[in-house]
Amino acid sequence: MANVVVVGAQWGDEGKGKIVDWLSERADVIARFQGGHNAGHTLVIEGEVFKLHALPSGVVRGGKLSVIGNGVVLDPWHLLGEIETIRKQGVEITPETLMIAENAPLILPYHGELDRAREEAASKGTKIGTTGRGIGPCYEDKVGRRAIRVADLADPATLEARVDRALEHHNALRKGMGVDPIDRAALLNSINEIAPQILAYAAPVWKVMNEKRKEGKRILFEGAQGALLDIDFGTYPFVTSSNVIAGQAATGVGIGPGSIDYVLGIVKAYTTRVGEGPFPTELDDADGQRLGERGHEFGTTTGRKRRCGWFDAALVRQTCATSGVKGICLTKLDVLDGFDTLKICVGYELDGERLDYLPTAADAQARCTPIYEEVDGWSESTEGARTWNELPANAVKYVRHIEELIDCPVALLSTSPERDDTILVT
Ligand code: 2SA
Ligand code: MG
Repeated sequence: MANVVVVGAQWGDEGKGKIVDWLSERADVIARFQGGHNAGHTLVIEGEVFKLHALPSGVVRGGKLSVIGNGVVLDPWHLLGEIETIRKQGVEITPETLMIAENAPLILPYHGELDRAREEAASKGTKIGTTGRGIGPCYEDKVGRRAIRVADLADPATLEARVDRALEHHNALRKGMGVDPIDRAALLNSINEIAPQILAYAAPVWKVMNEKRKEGKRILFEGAQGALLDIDFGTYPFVTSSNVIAGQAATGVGIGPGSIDYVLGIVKAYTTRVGEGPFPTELDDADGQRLGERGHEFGTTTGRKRRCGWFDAALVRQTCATSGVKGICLTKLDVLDGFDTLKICVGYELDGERLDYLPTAADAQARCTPIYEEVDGWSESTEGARTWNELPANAVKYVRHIEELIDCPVALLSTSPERDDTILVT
């Protein structure tokens, strides 16, 4: 299999990090194509835990090229800090192994300040529950044509002009919010201080990617967050500010859509969500508590407790469609070990009618009640299983039933955070 896109098919935290790491062994290039350091990918390699936010998961494997594409928003200070942390864990990162797109927009301190100020001022109903990393405001500047991009760091006159354009907008906003204007000189100073370190990794990523493709190198596109957080197809406005779905992999690095051979959707055996917004199968009871505890459901980036609920097959069928998922990797099945019965949402009831997808309108979403199927659980442990035969019969049934309901085959089954605890389903 040549070029693979890995996307989260729920609300993120499906366990993409481990699978990307597993697949990266077979890849030559690993590219991030959207999002920023709001992502949190945890890798466990021989007992050592790596927590990555901005860096592609491929960096921890030697001899690969890791790419931060133009679709990503980049906080340069965060990135340099993360590089330092990972280096201290014994990983080598050089301009030969890490490339940053020259046309990637930069997250600057005022983006984070604005993100957090808005969230603080918001009330229930308008609060998004963002990671506070400045992701949304930076994407706003990108489409508003006032972003400062990596390439702008190379020329002082361009940088100053770009900063002035951005400050015009942001100072007006800040004035309205009663916040002091941005200190132009201090901002330019701090940008100039790190510019050479960032520029060392800057490259025309689109060109490199197309060359690699022609050479027959295998490219792994590493998605962050999940398809239900997609700016267009997610539970808007409770979404992140980028396109998360697989089509973005092409746009986010500058390669044609025909270069994508396979889309792998990562799907948790139940559902979690961090942040505000609709969640039809959310559990407020002991079962929800149990999923959270057994699944260690806390955000990698912010440490926030994740909301937990039953598997929603209707939603996953929908995200498999919008991303063109060809096969899924089902993760964290072991968290369901020991439940007598399990529930699976197969559709919704809205005003007396049955729907097989989540409607777009917020009021309709709020009025949807999940329609559940109940299936038998299993008492045996599935943790660490490495072959299909090691799974209890009811666990196999659960997996096969999910396949049917989401209309997509299960290609991989992950049974623990360790990379080798992965079953290739044939
Ligand atoms: P933002 O910061 O503007 O992208 O937030 C907007 C919404 O997107 C959600 N979001 C996430 N959901 C799950 N995981 C994410 N990454 C971290 C992780 C999260 C963490 O992998 O654990 O540590 O808290 C992520 N990033 C953004 C966010 O909750 C908002 O609903
Ligand atoms: Mg995560």
